[in-house]
Amino acid sequence: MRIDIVSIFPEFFSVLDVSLVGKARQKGLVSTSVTDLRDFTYDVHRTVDDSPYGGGAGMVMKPEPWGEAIDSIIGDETSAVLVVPSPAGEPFTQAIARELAAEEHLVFACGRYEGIDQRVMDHFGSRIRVRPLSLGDYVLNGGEVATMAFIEAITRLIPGMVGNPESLVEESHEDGLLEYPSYTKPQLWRELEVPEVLRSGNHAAIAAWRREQQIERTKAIRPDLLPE
Ligand code: 6GU
Repeated sequence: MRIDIVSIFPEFFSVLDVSLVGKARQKGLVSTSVTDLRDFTYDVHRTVDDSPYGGGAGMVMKPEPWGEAIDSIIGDETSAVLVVPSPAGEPFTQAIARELAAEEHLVFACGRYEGIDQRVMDHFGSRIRVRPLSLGDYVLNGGEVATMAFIEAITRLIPGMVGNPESLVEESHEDGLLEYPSYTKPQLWRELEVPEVLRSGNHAAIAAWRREQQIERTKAIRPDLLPE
């Protein structure tokens, strides 16, 4: 998978080298490249934003630098996916992470929260797939932190990334429920004991207990995830 990121804070993405994504790059499964949006400005102030048509607070990112930056990345490709992090996007989920993990080329357009001129999404929407995605129902200053989260969630699902693929199947959200609680040694810690069933060796009982824990946790913390 090829990952391109366009941002006015390219240095933010230096952590890509040290995270799980760094492993994916070492294994040759993922290549990442960061483009500075301001490289596509031509005025002394390297201006990337302007006041909104129709008035209102804040600034809007100008379309021309975005157009040139993304053109320079995709060329005449038609199979790339342009991910636009936005609090107004579709809520990002494990299912979307799985879909995007199967793509060959992802381009992340990190705008500031007031947004990018809509014509950028409209224009590229006629050439490639465009996916506005939100990290959750709160506002960040820009798309950079959301992009890091998206990349981490997506790249760990690329086949060959995680040592034990079973660890992917058993985690929170993969089966629509929250994960069951986990324990390791010592058996007694600060007067707290590991649940007896987990030490019983009875695999059917353990599986049943874990399922019940998943359902109880999901009911208590995320009832919205449960079917009617
Ligand atoms: Cl993806 N971007 C920004 N700027 N704010 C957000 C977000 C994304 N998701 C939640 N808030």
